[in-house]
Amino acid sequence: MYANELSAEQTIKLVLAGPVGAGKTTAIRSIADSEPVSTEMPLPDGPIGDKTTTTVALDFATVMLDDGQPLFVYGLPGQEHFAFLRPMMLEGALGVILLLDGAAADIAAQCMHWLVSLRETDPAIAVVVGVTRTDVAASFDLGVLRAAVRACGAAIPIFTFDARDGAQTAQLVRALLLQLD
Ligand SMILES: Nc1nc2c(ncn2[C@@H]2O[C@H](COP(=O)(O)OP(=O)(O)O)[C@@H](O)[C@H]2O)c(=O)[nH]1
Ligand SMILES: [Mg+2]
Repeated sequence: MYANELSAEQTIKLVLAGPVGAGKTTAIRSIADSEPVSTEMPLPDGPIGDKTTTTVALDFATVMLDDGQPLFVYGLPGQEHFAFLRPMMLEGALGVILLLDGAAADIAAQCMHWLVSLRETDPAIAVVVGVTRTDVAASFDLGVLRAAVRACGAAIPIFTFDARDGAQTAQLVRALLLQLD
């Protein structure tokens, strides 16, 4: 399916946010109907593990959930020097999935930074947190992350998932759609 076959009224716009390496591009690819629009460039300082590229502007894909709900899904660029793009990309979005790398030592600080930044842009937007890479993160501590979310004064659900798995990613999207009701 192509974006121009969907009408704007019936299509929900969702955004994936989060730092570089959290899994935004991977998550979009795992649920996309067709080849996502993606602007990848080689990492400036060479590969980090199996990650050789990074998104310099945005990811975009159309997604059709099992129940027939069409979605436009955008991935925000993670780098802070592209922060100016975020308000533009959040325009008209109903919800955000904040992706965080479960293996990152400073995951709680990253979470608070992104929640504050999202709130500044759109105080009312629905948010769920999705934590990736917990399979390779011996140190991941859900309690610490919960405390960080609570410190932001937010009742935001937190899920762990594997962004490479389309079923798990779709489940997270459904969790966000439930927040909209
Ligand atoms: N082991 C593991 N790897 C993951 C998981 N989710 C994502 N990844 C990998 O983490 C990296 C994330 O990169 P990418 O999607 O480019 O992140 P982005 O910068 O947020 O777009 C990719 O190499 C994915 O294959 C997970 O749950 N477990
Ligand atoms: Mg990316």
